[in-house]
Amino acid sequence: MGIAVVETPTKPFAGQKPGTSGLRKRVPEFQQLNYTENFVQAILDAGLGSKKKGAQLVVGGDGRFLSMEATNVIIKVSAANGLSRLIVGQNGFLSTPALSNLIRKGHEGRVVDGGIILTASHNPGGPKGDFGIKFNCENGGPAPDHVTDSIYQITTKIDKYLIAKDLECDFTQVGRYEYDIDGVGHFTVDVIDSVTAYVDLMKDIFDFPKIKSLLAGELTGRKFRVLLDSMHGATGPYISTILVDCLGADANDLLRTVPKPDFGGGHPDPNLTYAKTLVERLHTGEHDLGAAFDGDGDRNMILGKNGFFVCPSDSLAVIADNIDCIPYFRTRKVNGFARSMPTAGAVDLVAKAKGLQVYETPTGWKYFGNLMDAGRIAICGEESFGTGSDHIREKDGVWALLAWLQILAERKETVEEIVSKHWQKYGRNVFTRYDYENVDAAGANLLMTFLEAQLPAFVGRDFSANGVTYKVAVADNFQYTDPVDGSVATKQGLRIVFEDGSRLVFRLSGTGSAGATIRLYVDSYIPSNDSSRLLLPAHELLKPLVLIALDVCKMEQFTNRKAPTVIT
Ligand code: VG1
Ligand code: CO
Repeated sequence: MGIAVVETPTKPFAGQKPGTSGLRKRVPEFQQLNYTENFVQAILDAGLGSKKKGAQLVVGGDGRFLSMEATNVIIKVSAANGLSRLIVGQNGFLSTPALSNLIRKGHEGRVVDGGIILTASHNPGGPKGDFGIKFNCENGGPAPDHVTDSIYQITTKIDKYLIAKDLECDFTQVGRYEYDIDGVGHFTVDVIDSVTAYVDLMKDIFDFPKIKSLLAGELTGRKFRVLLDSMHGATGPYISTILVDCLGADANDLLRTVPKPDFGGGHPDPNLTYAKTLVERLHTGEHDLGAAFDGDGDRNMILGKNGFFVCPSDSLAVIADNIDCIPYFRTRKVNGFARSMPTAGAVDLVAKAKGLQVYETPTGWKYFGNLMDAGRIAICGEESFGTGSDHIREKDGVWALLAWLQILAERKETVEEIVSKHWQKYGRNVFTRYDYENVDAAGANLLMTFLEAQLPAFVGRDFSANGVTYKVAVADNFQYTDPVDGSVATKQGLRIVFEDGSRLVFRLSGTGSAGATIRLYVDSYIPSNDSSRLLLPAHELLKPLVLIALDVCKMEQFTNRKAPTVIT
């Protein structure tokens, strides 16, 4: 006798609509009876379609509160739906980049059909924090819009789900677990070590012995010290294994490496506000490089000695410019780079100099997938501390750190020297982002509607602040046509582009779980021969543009906020 499949009646829940990167809601919302089951059933039906029977998926997440319960639900619902196998990270734990790699690698010679990631990424966790579920496709990347749209459609009509209620799987222990499901067939859960495959991948991409020599001081005659903050998120075990065991770094220079269900009460977002302690510690000058990572391990912030901040738009451009330092790319043809629209255009200048293509996509990693699959881009990134390459189909925080270390090992210069030389060569794309988190949703929507209505009238108009005047060249709502499959994404952010190339961009976040978050992005180009301004602080250089931006959108009026929550 096998395990029975129970067909359970259910009702749709409103709002199970995946955003920029999966479905993210407060934990209590996920804890409602049938809420997770409904969404998992919809993922299996829409995400796998006719491939569902016999399919294999990878399952894991950043270990946040509710991960264990959700992993259990996924196992039971998958078994009942006729999947043949789940590959589950031990304790339901896998960083987002590690999971993407496991999908792409295949499992015991068989294709893996996708994965389910349990994370709300940079959003806080714990019983009152956020939880999230995301579906990735066979290429290892986040599901494209047409898939998430059909997942959502199913959640609006669902009236039953299938579950093997009595199936028990102890996924805290590595091993193979096999079951017979009544009327369905054989079902296997392979619980795997969460770290090994990812570490092997990094060893293939980078020259570990060379990075090890850099850290040990064999390349420059002086030890190179890193200070790394995993923010109690998913990178801890990966960073400890790679940096300490493989590369010989001092374990005391690794902070908050133990993943915690509530991230130790912190906000696992690696930016200047939430990783402030790291920035402060770097100011003592004892370390040569600092890095922080987000909850699920796909974001990174890079800092140099004394807290020198590397703007993510610059980090992307520097890695692209030094692509030949990374062994992985030496044996591959590189055709181009990509960045999300709000990301400053530093990488465009590198592409131009190298005679390569560059693509401008909407916000969200899913839009890079087709370009990578088609071999059009090798490296891509977002201003939101996301950098990655075609080694997987997610952004990758640990990869970005290793890319920097490899470049530092080759060039034997400081982080600050590398970035300043980059500006001297290409000019500087100065960038800042203001986030107004958790504002009243009605006010935020009004702000966007009010601003969009005025855009046509802005074209050709002058705007001034602090004695500087900018003339508007283009004002629109960004739209993207995927050059590979022709799909169109509309309403991807309001842009005001001035004649000198400076830009203001306004977007509503698609990763929040309550209220609304308004993002304001500002960037401007300083040519390399403008030496009096090239090295000035970003906030000084962008002050007039920020004042213009806050004025045109009537930020304070619509949000009641005098200041943003986070400034990057
Ligand atoms: C934010 C960032 C976006 C990123 C997304 C997911 O989206 O702006 O660049 O891809 O988070 O990152 P939004 O819609 O809130 O602006 V993560 O680290 O949550 O997977
Ligand atoms: Co993330």
